[in-house]
Amino acid sequence: MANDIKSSEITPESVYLNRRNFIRAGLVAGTTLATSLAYRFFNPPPPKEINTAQIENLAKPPEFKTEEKLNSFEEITNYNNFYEFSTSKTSVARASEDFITRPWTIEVGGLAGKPKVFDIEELLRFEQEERIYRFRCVEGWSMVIPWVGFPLKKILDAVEPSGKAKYVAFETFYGGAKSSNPNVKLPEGRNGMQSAFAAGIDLPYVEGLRLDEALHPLTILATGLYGKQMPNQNGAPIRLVVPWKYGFKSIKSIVKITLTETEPPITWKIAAPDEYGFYSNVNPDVSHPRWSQATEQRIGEYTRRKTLPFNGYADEVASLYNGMDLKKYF
Ligand SMILES: Nc1nc2c(c(=O)[nH]1)N[C@H]1C(S)=C(S)[C@@H](COP(=O)(O)O)O[C@H]1N2
Ligand SMILES: [Mo]
Repeated sequence: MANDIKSSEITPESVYLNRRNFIRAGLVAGTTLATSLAYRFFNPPPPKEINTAQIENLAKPPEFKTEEKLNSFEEITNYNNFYEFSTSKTSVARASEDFITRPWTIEVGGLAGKPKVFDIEELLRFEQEERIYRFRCVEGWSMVIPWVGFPLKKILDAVEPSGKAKYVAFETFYGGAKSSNPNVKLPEGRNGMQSAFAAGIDLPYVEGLRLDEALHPLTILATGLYGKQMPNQNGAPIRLVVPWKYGFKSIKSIVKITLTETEPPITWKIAAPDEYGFYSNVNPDVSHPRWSQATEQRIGEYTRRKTLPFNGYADEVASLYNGMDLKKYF
């Protein structure tokens, strides 16, 4: 029998698999909606391969790097918080696939002598450096991520903050250009993001730092990771990274930076002021009202590890908070 089969009839594996999927899809189509939803849940479409360009001028050797084992590119790009796209960490990659990040500008102003609109292409021409940082989410998980970027100080210095400026406010993209400044150029519409109602938080997402925190050498604007331009799900084309604070301070896909005199509103404090504070420095001694912050789950490890004060960056940043009661200013 087998010898009688002509080679042209032998089904290559790829065709076989497609045919099986086709049959399976047909079966699903014939059943109830609930079954088809269950099918999609257990067989989610695989995320597309991420094909971002190499960062070109990755010149400087890393000034700050931990020697801990890096999380993989796969882990970093498939377990994300980015509520504008999905509240499910494993769904953000696919939900943000079609996010358009050109043209893109960051409008930097407020209490500044020389306010300026920076184009992303100009920011990508800045000298970029690698920063291997621990990253600790307030939910109790952590990773080690090789970011690429440059100190935030570089663009703050360029706009010349006035003596009155005490804080820096940040805003994420949420629907086209809203500025009267003709140099602001952004993609149209909501660009794949969901409604604030679906996200469950006020949008646009906003964050803030004290000016001295913003000028600290550990604080960077990240343009990529693993030597590649920033994947959409991690906050393309440019996001903040503040490694000694809980992850929600590291706001993604930034379009606006404003120097202010008073403490700016921040998304998670607006949502739940008893649970999330403006400072949000990583602190094993101050529990979240609903869970302890003493330990964390490093993604890829099997046992929890101890959380370090200021996420292990106390030598660099603890002095910023001298004389402050960190239980009060949480
Ligand atoms: N605009 C925006 N920025 C955001 C978030 C968000 O939902 N929207 N989530 C924050 C939270 S809670 C975390 S932990 C980090 C996650 O960054 P990552 O997905 O690159 O690990 O992004 C932060 N920045
Ligand atoms: Mo987070």
